[in-house]
This record gives sequence, C-alpha cells and structure tokens, in this order.
Amino acid sequence: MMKKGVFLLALALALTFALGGCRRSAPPAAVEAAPPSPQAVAAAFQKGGCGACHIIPGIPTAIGTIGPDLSRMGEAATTILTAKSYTGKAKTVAAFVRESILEPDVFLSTQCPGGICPKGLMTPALAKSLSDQELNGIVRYLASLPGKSLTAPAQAVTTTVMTAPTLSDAEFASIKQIFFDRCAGCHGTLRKGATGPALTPDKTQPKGTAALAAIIFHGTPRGMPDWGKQGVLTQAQAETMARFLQNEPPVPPEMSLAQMKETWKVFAAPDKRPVAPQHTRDWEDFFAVTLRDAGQVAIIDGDTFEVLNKVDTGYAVHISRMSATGRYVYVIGRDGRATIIDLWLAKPDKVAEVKTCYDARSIESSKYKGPEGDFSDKYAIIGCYWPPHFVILDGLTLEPFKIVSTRSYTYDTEEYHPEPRVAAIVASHFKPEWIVNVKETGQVWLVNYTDPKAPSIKMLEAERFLHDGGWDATRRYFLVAANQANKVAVIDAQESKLIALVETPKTPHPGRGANWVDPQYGPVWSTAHLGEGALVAIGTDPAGHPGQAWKVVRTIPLPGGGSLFVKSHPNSPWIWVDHSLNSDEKIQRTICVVEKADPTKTARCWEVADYGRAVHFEYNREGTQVWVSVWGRADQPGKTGEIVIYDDESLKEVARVPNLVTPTGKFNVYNTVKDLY
Ligand code: DHE
Repeated sequence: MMKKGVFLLALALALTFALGGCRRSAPPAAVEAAPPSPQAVAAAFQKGGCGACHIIPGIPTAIGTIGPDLSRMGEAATTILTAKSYTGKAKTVAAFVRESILEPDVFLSTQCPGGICPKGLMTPALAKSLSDQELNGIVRYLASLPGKSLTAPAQAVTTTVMTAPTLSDAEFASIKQIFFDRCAGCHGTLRKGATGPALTPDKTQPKGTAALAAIIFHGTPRGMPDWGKQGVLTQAQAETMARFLQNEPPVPPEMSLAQMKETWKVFAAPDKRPVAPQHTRDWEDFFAVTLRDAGQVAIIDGDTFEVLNKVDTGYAVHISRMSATGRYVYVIGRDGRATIIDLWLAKPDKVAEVKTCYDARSIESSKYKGPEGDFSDKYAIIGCYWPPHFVILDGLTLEPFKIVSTRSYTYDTEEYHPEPRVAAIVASHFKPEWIVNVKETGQVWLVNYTDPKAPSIKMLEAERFLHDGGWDATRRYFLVAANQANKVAVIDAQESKLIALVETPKTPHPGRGANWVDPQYGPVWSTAHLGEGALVAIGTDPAGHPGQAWKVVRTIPLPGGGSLFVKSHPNSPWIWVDHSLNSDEKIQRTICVVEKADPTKTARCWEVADYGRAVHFEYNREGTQVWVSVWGRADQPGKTGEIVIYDDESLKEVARVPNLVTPTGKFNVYNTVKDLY
C-alpha cells in the first residue's frame, strides 16, 4: 500500500520554491473548479519531469522507478488519511496529494524500490517550472487514480515540447567528452542503448531537462550511477548533460589503417629485445594492475609485492591479457590505445603501442599451438566500441594489418545496427580461433586466424547485449553474459555452436566467472549479478552430470546487488565475490566468500577498507593468496586506492600495496595465460 510523501519525486524534485521571496506551502486552497484539459495535464507532468521517477498511468513516458508508482495514488491516499501513522496535516485526498508534492518529507512513502523513500529524495528544483494551474491539474488527476484516464496525452507531450534545448559550443565540447568518459560505455556512442537504455532525442525530449538531470544526478535503482552524489558531476554539469542528451548524438569519425599506423610506435624492435629474462624474479607470478585514472598499468611482483614499474598506457585501461608464453602483457585503454609490455626486461616496460579505435574494451592474443601451427605470441586482436570493428595486429610489434567491421544485423529481427560494439574476446586453446562477442547484434563470431589477412568467420546467433564471460574448467565451453537479457549464452568452441541460453537473475556480470566443483551438482561455473544479490552456479558437465548441465543449479544469496566480479582458483576452497556498484557505501566495499564444500550460503563477508569500493579479485599463481582492489578517488589524497592481499586459507590479511591511483583490474601472468578462474 502506498503511504505518502516522497510521491512526486521528480515533479517535486520541485515544489518547495521561492517565488518573489515567498515559499509555496501546502496545502493552500482546494483544487480549483475548472479542470484543465487532458493535454494540459499531460504537458504539466512532462514539464515537471514526473515520469523520470514515477509510473503515471496515461503518461506514456512516465515509467520511472526511483520513486513510488503513482497508479493508485488517490486510493492509497484515502487509506493513509485514516491511518494512525499519518503525520501530515491534510484532510482530503487532494490536499494529501498536494502536500506530498510540496512537503514530501512530512510523511515518507514506503513504496520506493528499496522500501521507505529517503528524506530529501524529492528536491524543489523541478516545480519552479510549474504554474499554479499546472500543479492543480496534476493534483486533480493523481487524486482521481485509479479510475480516471487522460485522453490523447501522447499528442500533448509530443506537440508541446519536442524541441532540443541549446548548448554553447564550449558546453557541447566539454559535455561530449564527459559523455564519452562516463556514459558511452553503457548507452552507446550513438546512444542506441545496451547496458543502459537508449538516449536518442525521441526518448529524451519527452522527459525534459529537469527530469533527465535528476536521473543523472541521483541515479536509479536499476543501475544508473548517482553521478552527482558521487561528486563526479555537479548539478550544473548534470543539467548540461540533460540538454546534450536531447540533441542528436554527434557521430564520431571512422578510423582507417593509415590513421592507426600514424599512431604506431615500436620502442624496442623484436630483435633488440632480450632472449632470456634480464632478472631472476618469477615473472610468471607478476601481476599487471590497472591504475585507472592515472592512465597506467603497474607491474607488481607477486612474491615480494614490489611495484616494479608504472607504465604509461592508454586512458582508463580496461583489461590486460597475456601472450601465450606469458612474456608479453597486452593492455587496452578505454581510448583505444593498446600497449605491449615486455616482462623480460630488467625493468618491465612497454615495447610498442598503437591506437586502433577511439573507444575500446577488449584485447587478446593468439594462444593456439598444435597441428595447425604454432601461433604463440604471433597475433593480437583488439575489440573496439567505436568505430565498431576489430583489428588484427602483429603480436610482437602491434602493427595493425586487418580491420573487420562489426556493423551488421541484429541476430533476431535482422535489423541493421550502426554500432555493434565488440565486447569480450577470448582465445581458444584448441583451435586457431578467437571468440568475438558482438554486443548489440547478439552474435558470437568465431574468427579463425590461420590466414589473418583473410580470416574466416562463423557467426553464431546468441542473445543481445553480450558483455563479459569466460571458459568452463575444460576450456571447451565459453559462457558469456547477455546482461540486459538476464541470460548466459553457452558456446561449444569444439563444435562451433551455441548450445544453451541459461536464464539467470537480473543482469549477470561474471567478469570471467569462477569454476569449481559443487559437492552435489559436480563441475559448475558461477556468476554474480548487478541487479540482484545472488551468486549462481551453472552446471558445466554435460557428460558427467547431464541433468544439471546448462541450468542454474544453485543460487546463493548475497548482501546486495551491484556485483561486478567473482573469482576462484582450482587450489582454493572459496569463491570470492564483490559488490562494487551497490548503492550502499558499506556494501560497495564489502566482499564475501562462499565455501565450495558448503555452498548454501556466504561463509563470511567483510569490509576491505573504510573508503572506496572493493573491486575485482586475482589469485597468485599457486592459488594461495587473493588480491582485492580498493578503488578510491584520484582527487582524494590518502584515499586514492590500494590493493589488499589475503591468505586464501585463513582469509587473514597478508599485506597492502598502498598509495595506488584507482586500482581496478589485476591480472596474474600464469593464471591469465592458462585461463584459471
Ligand atoms: Fe568493464 C571486463 C565493458 C565498466 C573493469 N568490461 C570488461 C569486458 C567488457 C567490459 C566488454 C570484457 C573484456 C574481455 O574479457 O575481453 N565495462 C565495460 C563497459 O561497457 C562498462 C559497463 C562501462 C564502461 O564505460 O566501460 C564497464 N569495467 C567497468 C568499470 O566501471 C570497471 C569496474 C572499471 C573501469 O575500468 O572503468 C570495469 N571490466 C573491468 C575489468 C574487466 C572488465 C577489471 C576484466 C575482468 C577480468 O577478470 O577479466
């Protein structure tokens, strides 16, 4: 049942406003007699931005879930007014609705997605745009629900405000960059939607500037970060972004091979590199650690925890992958700059770099060695978000030589998509093949690199919005999250076909997942989820456990959603899981372990630090220690971040690698070569 209060979050992100020095207070007069037209009411809702946070029947764009669903507001108000718990002053339903808009904190609704709506969730910003008449129209309509319906509201919405607000050239340039840095990953450069919803003008203009700014600033329970509350965007920047989003997205340029080659630099040619390691360290136990906001990768010795070098790389490095021998680390920046680091140098350092896209997330090496040839360290592949293509490069020098566009047709409706981005790429151990996941079209491409200038590609139909994934323990099956579809697609790399689509809880996000043997169900692969506090185990042994294969056989509850990564190791008794994107600050820095021997519950959960977010795990080569990143803020000295290292048997802290700038992903050489997770 709806209580009251923070009802019209977006609208009343509004109604405590100063007007000529006066504050409009509730309840003023009864609702005026002459009802405004349905079109005027629909336009008022739109103008107030109410739909960004609420579901309102009859308003097609009002599908927000930050605040309560208002579909039965009048009915709920009747009940609340007679309840002892009601703390407001209203005596009538209309006065109650008005009060909940103008003084939302007088009585807090219990109907926000997380339960009771927090105080201050509604702010006065939006109501400034509404006249008394518009407010009265809104009150009258909400008080009548359920029952009354607005007629032809869509026309009202579309005819009144479908014009894009303007931005100055300077505003446009700076907000375009912020969009690229913070938003394009989820919404797409052309804003056609993927992990986040589409943000094309037909979708954004009906919401309006105030409502969009509120979402950008406050986030949503469905995963949109609260950029304002995190201190990443100011209120003014959120408002500028809201205006930017109502304009057509600028189309970034393409990139030719000649342009890529202009950026290509070889710092040490292959014949000038050492023929044996120039140090006595166990380089197979080195870790490549992303220092996200520093634009660097730290090479850290897994035995001594010494930082051997901080190598300048592309901006906000996303992942590192190893060459088949493990000697080279391939690094990809969000800005599409790839770097190759030679671990045999006395001080590990970069030996080549190139930029093959403006926006990228994946890189991989050729790992096959067998009857069809030895491709160890021979080629690399980069998957780009923009331009939407992948590029094949020389594995020792990063010289790019083949570009393949991923622009094509969605797997299900066969509609052309201009921006199908390359998500995860993995290298098969048994075939000279890369498995390339094309996000927006939902296709998995099996790219054979025996003749990389003329690669053969088998296109499998899977599911839309493919994101990240990893191998099962045998490395025959590749499991990849189609995160917005709440599914995991399973590819049989030996038979080159899709064999299952497994239903999961909301928004699976495995990283590469975790392989372990369940005491009841045999070999399984695990993922956690962004949208739900749940760790699932999916059966991966069709020969030994056919009844469990490609089904969720176990769901283990976690303290909350927002999980990004899980990890395990064949020698470990645990599965580790983070909650980095949970909206609760304590849960953000809480990690949990589940015991393989008793996987019915989490065995232990604890906070890793008193600041930042705990994110991503990696084991040392032996599987005896686990590294966790504390992802701090680059602009907060002393709290920029660190790595915490735990003993995997006792779960006791072993060491900290302090003063790192925003460490995120960590990649152990041996485990990454062997795909151990
Ligand atoms: Fe990632 C993996 C995309 C946000 C850290 N991330 C991946 C992969 C993809 C991807 C496609 C798989 C690569 C592969 O295996 O080849 N990530 C995206 C996004 O599009 C998204 C949602 C938004 C964005 O704008 O980038 C996103 N990712 C993040 C983050 O915010 C993280 C935590 C920090 C950051 O870099 O900004 C982050 N992603 C990582 C890490 C991996 C990763 C550490 C590798 C996990 C592994 O163990 O292999």
